[in-house]
Amino acid sequence: MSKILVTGAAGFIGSHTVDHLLREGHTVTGIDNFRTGRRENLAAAHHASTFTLIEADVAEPGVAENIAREFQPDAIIHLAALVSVQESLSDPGLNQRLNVDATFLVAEAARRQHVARIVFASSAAIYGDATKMPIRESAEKAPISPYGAAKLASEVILSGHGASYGITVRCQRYFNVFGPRQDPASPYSGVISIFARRYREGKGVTIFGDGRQTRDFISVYDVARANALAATRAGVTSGVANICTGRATSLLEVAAVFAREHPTVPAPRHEPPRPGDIIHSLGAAEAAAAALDFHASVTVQDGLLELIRPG
Ligand code: UD2
Repeated sequence: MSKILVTGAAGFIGSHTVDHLLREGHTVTGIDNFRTGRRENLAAAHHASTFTLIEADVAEPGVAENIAREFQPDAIIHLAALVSVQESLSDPGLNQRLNVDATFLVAEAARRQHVARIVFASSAAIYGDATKMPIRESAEKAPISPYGAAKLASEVILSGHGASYGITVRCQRYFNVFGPRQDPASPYSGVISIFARRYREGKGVTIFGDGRQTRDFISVYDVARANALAATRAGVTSGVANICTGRATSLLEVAAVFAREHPTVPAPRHEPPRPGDIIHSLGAAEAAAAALDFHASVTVQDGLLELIRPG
């Protein structure tokens, strides 16, 4: 069993990652400053005697290193971030601090405290408007937001530390993650979180465009498992991998599942496509399979049904 430090532990992906690690019997210290993380996300984790939560900001110099010195983790899973692409556009300085500077502090904490592994929450946003599907890890990196640029910069910083100081670095390029605890607060939140809330409230949803646009939607349960594999699997070496399913699902298919489960809710309204919207995004899943033996196992259909009928 391993000791794992998780930054952003109270977030959407962080809290599921913590839950998964604890279920597997690992000892976990979580850090969160609750800027966007939520205390209720850790309700289950708090029942475990092997879980410790520290309320702190990893973007503050010294914080990650002090906690790593105290806890001596085998791996750090660095998920703390500014997670909204829109917020990165309106406040690129904050994006720099939370999504680039904090990564350097985590890399330094690992170097100085001899942490063997770092797992990093990267994003398909580093590819920008890729046109050739499926997107392989070798595709051109052309981020089109400060968020995407910061994730790419972080990958570079971590790879440099990995190669220079013998730290195993796994960069996990998440595609469109969905599942319980995803915040539907803004119109730019993940579409499935928005649809889930609107249907639950009996309100119709808006589809931008004809609904034939596709995404590689991956369940947060699979993402949590991929993070645990990257942090704990024996023999893993440094590298980057898409964390995706390799399957494309259209918005019409997503809306159809909700509509079937909520027959009295009005049919979706269509509005013109959002400016800058991409039509298709699909990842190639082979690298994560080869490096981590990771294969997404939750279908979109099952993931949506679990979201709609919890328990
Ligand atoms: C991601 C980012 C977004 C932007 C975009 C760039 C997230 C959650 N969003 O968007 O901020 O950087 O990449 O390509 O990471 N949609 C609807 N109705 C709604 C909400 C969304 O039809 O109420 C559509 C939306 O126009 C898009 C699809 O659903 O075609 C998926 O939207 P998304 O924001 O969940 O994800 P994505 O990959 O477009």
